[in-house]
Amino acid sequence: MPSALCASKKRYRALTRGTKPEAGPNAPVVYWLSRDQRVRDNWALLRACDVARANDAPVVIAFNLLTKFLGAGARQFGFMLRGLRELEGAAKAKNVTFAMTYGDEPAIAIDALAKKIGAKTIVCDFSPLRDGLKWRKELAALCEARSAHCEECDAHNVVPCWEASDKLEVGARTLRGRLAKRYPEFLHEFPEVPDDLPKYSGPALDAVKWDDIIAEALSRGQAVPEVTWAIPGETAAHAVLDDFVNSRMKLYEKRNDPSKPQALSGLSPWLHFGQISGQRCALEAKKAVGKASPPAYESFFEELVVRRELSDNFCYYSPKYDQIEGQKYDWAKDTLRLHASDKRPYLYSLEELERAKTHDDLWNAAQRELRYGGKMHGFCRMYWAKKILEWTESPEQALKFAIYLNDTYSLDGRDPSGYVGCMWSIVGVHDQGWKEREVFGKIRYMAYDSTKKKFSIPDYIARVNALVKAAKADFKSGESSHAANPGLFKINVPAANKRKATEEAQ
Ligand code: FAD
Ligand code: FO1
Repeated sequence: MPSALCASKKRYRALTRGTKPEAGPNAPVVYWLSRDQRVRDNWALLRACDVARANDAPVVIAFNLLTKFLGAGARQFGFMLRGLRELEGAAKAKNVTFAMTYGDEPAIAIDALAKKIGAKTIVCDFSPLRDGLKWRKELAALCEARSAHCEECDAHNVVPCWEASDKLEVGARTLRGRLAKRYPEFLHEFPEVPDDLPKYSGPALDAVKWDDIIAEALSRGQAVPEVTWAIPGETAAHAVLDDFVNSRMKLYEKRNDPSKPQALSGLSPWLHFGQISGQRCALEAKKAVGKASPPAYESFFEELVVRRELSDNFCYYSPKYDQIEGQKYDWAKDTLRLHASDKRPYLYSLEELERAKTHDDLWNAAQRELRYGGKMHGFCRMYWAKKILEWTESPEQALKFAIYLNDTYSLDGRDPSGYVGCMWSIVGVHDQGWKEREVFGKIRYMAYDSTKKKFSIPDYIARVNALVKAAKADFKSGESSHAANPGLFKINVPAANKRKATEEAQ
C-alpha cells in the first residue's frame, strides 16, 4: 500500500457510524469540495486520493452550486465560479474529474451524484458555519442509510478545528499556546497530488457550461457587481502570496495605517474561498522571513493562523456566532443591555449606511471602499463596525446591519472571521471590559479624534476616492485597473488568467 499523503489521521474523522472507506476501479472516491476550492495543498483532496490509491479507484471532485448563499451577489459568485473553472483544468491535469451539481439541497444533490457513479466514500471539507454543518450532517445521514462512508477533513486550518480545542476559547491568549503545541504535528509541507490515479470512466457526467452558469449567477446577483481587479483562482492567489512575502511583508508593521494598504497581504478573498491554503501562506511567509523582519513575520502569522483559527473555534463552539447571545460572557451582554436605551448621537437607517451618507468622512470612505472595492482595510473594519453600534437603535440592529453590509459587499464576507470581527467590535467577543461610557457600556470604544492621530485620514479618503473613480470606469469598460484594488498590489499572472483575456478565449 502506498504511504499516506494525508499523513495525520487526526485531520479527518468519520461522519457516518459503522462504515469504513470503500472504493474500487468502478467505485470512485468523491471529494465534495465546498470551502476549500483548490487542487494544491488541500488535505481533503489528499485524503480522497489516499482512499483512491489504496483501492485502485479514481477520484471525482463534486461541487454543488447554490442559487443563494448568505447574501452573496455577482461579486462573490463570479469570483468563485471563475476560480472553479480554473480548478477544473488543474484537476484534469491530475486525472481527477470535476462534476457540478445544482440547487439549494447540497446533501441530496451530492448523494444522488455519488449513487449515480457508484461511489461508496465521500470526503467533505470542513466548515464551522451552521449551514455547512447542517449540509454535512444531512449528507452523512443519506450515506449511512445506504451503508456508504462519509468523512470530513479540515483542509482550512493548520490545526484541525476539533483538535486545536474541544471548547470555546476565551481568546487568542488561550488558543495561541494550544496551537503552538500542535505545529510539529500539523505545520509541515504538503505532498503533491499524485498524477497516476486511474481516470474516471463510469457513467457520463454532464460537461459544465461555464459561460452559461457564470452569466446566470451574474445576472441573478447584479445588484452587487463584480470587482474586476480581483483575479480569481489558485494561480492568482499564489501570485498575491508571492508578491506579499517577497516584497511587502516587510511593511506589515504598518498594517494599521489604511493610507498604506500595500502593507496588508490582501489575501482574504482567496483564503475565504479556499483558493489558497492558509498553511501554504504560513510556510511561504516563514521561508521569506529574511526579506522582512521577524516581528513582521510574527505579526502576520498571528493574524493568519491564530486569529483566523480562533474565528473557526468561536463559530464551531458558539452556534449563535452571529447573534448577541453568541457571546458567552455576561459582562458584555449585561453592559449592552444596560446601555440599550442611551441616546445615540446620530441614528442612521440601513440605506443611509449602505450609501455612505453619514456625517463622518472616515466612516463614509470605509463604506465606499467596501462597496466599490469589495474589501475594506482591516483597521477601518473595526472603526466602521463600532460606529454602527453608536449610530443605530440597538446592539441587535447594529450587529444585523454590520453583518448584512459585510456579507453583501465584501469578497471575503460570509466567513467565520467576518462574524467574529463584527462580534468583537459590537459585542466584545475575545475582548475585555473597558472604561464604561454611553451606548457602548464597557465595550471598547474607538474615537475619530484619536484615530486621526494614528494615520492621515485625508490620505485614506483621497485613496478611496481614486478607487471609486477607477472602479466605476472598470465597471463600464470591463478592464481591470490597478487603482481599483483596495490593496494597491500587483497580481502577476499569465495573460490567460487575466479577466479580458480569459473571456476572449472562451
Ligand atoms: P492581513 O492582515 O494580510 O491578514 C492575513 C490573513 O489573516 C487574512 O486574510 C485573514 O485570513 C487573517 N486575519 C487577519 N486579521 C484577522 C482577524 N482580525 N481575525 C481573523 N482573521 C484575520 N476577515 C475575513 O476574512 N472576512 C471577513 O468578512 C471579515 N470581516 C471583518 C469584519 C470586521 C468588523 C472586523 C473587525 C474584521 C473582519 N475580518 C474579516 C478580519 C480582518 O479584518 C480581515 O481578515 C483582514 O482585513 C483581511 O485583509 P488581509 O488579507 O489583507 O489581511
Ligand atoms: N459553497 C458551495 O458548496 N456552493 C456554493 O454555491 C457556494 C457559494 C458561495 C458563495 C459565496 C461565498 O462566500 C461562499 C460560497 N460557498 C459555496 C462556500 C461556502 O462558504 C462554504 O461551503 C462554507 O463551508 C459553508 O459553510
